[in-house]
Amino acid sequence: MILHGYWRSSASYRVRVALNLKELEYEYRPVHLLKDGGQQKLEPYTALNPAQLVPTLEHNGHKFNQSLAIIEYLDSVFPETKLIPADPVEAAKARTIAFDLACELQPITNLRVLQYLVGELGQSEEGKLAWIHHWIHKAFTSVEARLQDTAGYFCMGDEVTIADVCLIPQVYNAQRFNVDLTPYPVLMTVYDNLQQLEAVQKARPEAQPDAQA
Ligand SMILES: N[C@@H](CCC(=O)N[C@@H](CS)C(=O)NCC(=O)O)C(=O)O
Repeated sequence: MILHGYWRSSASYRVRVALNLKELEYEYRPVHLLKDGGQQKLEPYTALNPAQLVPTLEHNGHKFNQSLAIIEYLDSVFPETKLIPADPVEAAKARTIAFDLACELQPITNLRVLQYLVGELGQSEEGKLAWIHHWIHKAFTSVEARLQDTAGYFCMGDEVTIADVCLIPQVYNAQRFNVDLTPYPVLMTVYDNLQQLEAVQKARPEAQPDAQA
């Protein structure tokens, strides 16, 4: 199994957490999102993902893109340590939190969106940060409210699910951009609990071979 990713990419981070939780061995191949104008936009990477985004997972001669699709695939093929709950109600609730973070928040704070804001639309660095903070608060407010209903030690009771896998990188990003996280006590308690897991620690951006100081 080969994972093409970038240390600070939240979508790559999700897949690393999922692979580690399932105790799957993989080879990590870094794709530098800034070097050479962005290696994700160049061959040979674009042959792996025409959307020019990381991650890509190669397995059994197939290449897979979209981190949520990859996680669903891993859950079907390696059902030990299930990340999608078996109960349909729980599964829908776990996916709802995951989508709040991975479909509503992450895409509009992604590198190319921020580059477009500052480049083509001429926003200042301050404007860019205001954008990031605004959308993080919007998403975290909804997730905090959902967690009042679902959380135990983790997002969905005491089992790690796809919701947690998506939560971890977005909190990491929020901290990186100095977002005030005090309005989200349940979300932060869950995040701190997740950090106790070895699988999560191993997936941290700073623990990756392409991490830069
Ligand atoms: N929905 C995609 C998002 C992938 C994505 O946005 N990847 C980012 C890093 S987290 C990327 O490759 N950005 C490169 C760019 O913006 O040029 C997934 O979940 O895999």
